Amino acid sequence: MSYEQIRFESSGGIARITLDRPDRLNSFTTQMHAELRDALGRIAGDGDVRVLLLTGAGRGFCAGQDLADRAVAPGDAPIDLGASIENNYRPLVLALRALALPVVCAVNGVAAGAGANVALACDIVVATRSASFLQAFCRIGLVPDAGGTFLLPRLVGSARAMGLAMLGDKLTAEQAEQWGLIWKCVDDAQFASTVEALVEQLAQAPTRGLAAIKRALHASADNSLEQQLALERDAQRDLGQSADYREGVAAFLAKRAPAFTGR
Ligand code: T3D
Repeated sequence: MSYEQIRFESSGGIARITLDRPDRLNSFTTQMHAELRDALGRIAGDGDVRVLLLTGAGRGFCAGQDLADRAVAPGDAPIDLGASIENNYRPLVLALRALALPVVCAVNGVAAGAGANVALACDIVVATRSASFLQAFCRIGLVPDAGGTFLLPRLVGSARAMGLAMLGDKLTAEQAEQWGLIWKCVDDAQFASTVEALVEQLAQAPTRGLAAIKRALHASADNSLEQQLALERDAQRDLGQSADYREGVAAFLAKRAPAFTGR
């Protein structure tokens, strides 16, 4: 499949997806969703990819659903938004979560509506200081989707989640960091180099171990302590047989830097 609304490249263990409709603040269309699904499928099937970087082109990250696709002429039947969620947003969030590698979201500007929640569904979110997060749904009579009602209370607690979702105020990147909504807010001048260093670091990391961390932390949202302890046991049993664990221990004992292969 060729891409028109995203850019996709992959080299040196790093896959990069850039949402690429800058004149519309990279808002989602059906075509962009199809392209994202295709690219994420390629990444999932490529054993050489060790980290995914998701970002946006231009001054924004993503303004959520393209509302130009949602105008309905008087008398026409409403669009089935449930079908849009089922066919597009739900698979997108689940695919990001299911990838057995770290997903970094570099929020290069405003992230609104489903754009904000897709960013929050990624594993490590770094935002440039001039970026902002906006649960725009309440402004048009909708509920936060793309996992927003799941993620927000877990990330910032129910009081802040409720305020963000019901008031639809813009949250600055700095505030998002202070509230624990994202990993880090970085000055605009250092944003590109910080993101690059981060994905380079993750591309050299023990990928299987990171994938297990991702699975375990996500599972903890619904598990008891007992279930998590069992999950940790099983993960360590599996990882204890990995080449990267062997290498990590050997490198530690030899007082040298490890050379992880992701296997
Ligand atoms: O429908 C379904 O399938 C259900 C799923 C829904 C998921 C959702 O995401 S619903 C929420 C949709 N998103 C929004 O409601 C956000 C709408 N956008 C905004 O509120 C603002 O654009 C921002 C706060 C994000 C940024 O404001 P600002 O002032 O920096 O930029 P702007 O001037 O508003 O936008 C720049 C251009 O992008 C502008 O076009 P123009 O005037 O230059 O021709 C604007 O119309 C366009 N744009 C921005 N967001 C969208 C959009 N065009 C279409 N859809 C958008 N979501």
